Amino acid sequence: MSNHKSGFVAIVGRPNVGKSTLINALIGKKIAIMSPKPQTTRNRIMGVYTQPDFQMIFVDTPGMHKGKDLLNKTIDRIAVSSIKDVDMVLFVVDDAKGSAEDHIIAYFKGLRIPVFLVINKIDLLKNRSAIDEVIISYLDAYAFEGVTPVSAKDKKNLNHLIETLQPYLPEGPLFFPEEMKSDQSENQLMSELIREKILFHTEQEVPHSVAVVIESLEENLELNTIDVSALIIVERTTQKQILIGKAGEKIKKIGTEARKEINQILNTKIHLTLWVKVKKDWRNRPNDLKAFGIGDES
Ligand SMILES: Nc1nc2c(ncn2[C@@H]2O[C@H](COP(=O)(O)OP(=O)(O)OP(=O)(O)O)[C@@H](O)[C@H]2O)c(=O)[nH]1
Ligand SMILES: [Mg+2]
Repeated sequence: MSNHKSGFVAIVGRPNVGKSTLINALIGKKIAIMSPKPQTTRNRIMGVYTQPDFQMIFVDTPGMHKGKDLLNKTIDRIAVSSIKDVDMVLFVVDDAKGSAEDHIIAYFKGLRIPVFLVINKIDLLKNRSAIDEVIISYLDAYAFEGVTPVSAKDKKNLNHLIETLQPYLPEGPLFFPEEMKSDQSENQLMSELIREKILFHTEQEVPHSVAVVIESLEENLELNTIDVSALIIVERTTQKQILIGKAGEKIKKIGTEARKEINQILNTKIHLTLWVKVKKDWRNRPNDLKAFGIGDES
């Protein structure tokens, strides 16, 4: 295929600015979990956008911040390393520049690839001049290749964003089969969707202390379902109690919501069983992080 273009586009920014919402909106499918809580995304997730003459591979990354424990250091490193092997970067913001952005912008210095500023959540801004104010606050910070205001939630201006990026794609092959939307396995997506429901139903430290792994998948020929068993790991007994809730109410709710969404997204019929286990200080143990699927290749 001559003149076919393809390339990788990293989506980076502070936690909670809407990077995962943006990748899902661009791809047109939920491939990355989203939540109002910061530090939702923990791994690099690729979303594939294929058109007849080009393929853009968006790379969702964890929000960049300076966390103290090994989990946070690891996810920050994942985000930082993701801008090294891509063709361009989208720097997503949702507000006027603050000091939290400085250490992220510092990573752009020395990059030889274009960095685009994406102002997300414009549905929350009153008018054009409010958008301009946000844009202006960033202009001195870096020589951005372009600026695009969008609303990932309302899918506003996303075509314009794609059109802005398209000329910067190098010639290249189809890296993923046309029908493929993400590099995530079904198991990864299932455990992430379970974690998403936990993020919605817990507060404070609990959401950050949780990891989810799929333990087993078994086809149930009699009922024509797939029996999925998932393990939720927390750090303390009190967190386990919170997660289970009075008479098991909370865990039941989480399970029901996760099952419904998994069935809808994967077009399957699963039966989901959740187990909760305490593993003290797992966020600081390299082997646990690895076992729970958090990490990068570097
Ligand atoms: N109003 C509005 N809210 C948005 C928009 N995009 C995302 N959000 C909300 O912002 C919150 C964070 O969204 P995420 O997509 O999880 O943010 P993220 O940048 O991936 O966060 P981390 O993974 O923690 O770094 C969620 O509550 C989203 O619903 C938008 O365009 N408009
Ligand atoms: Mg995210």
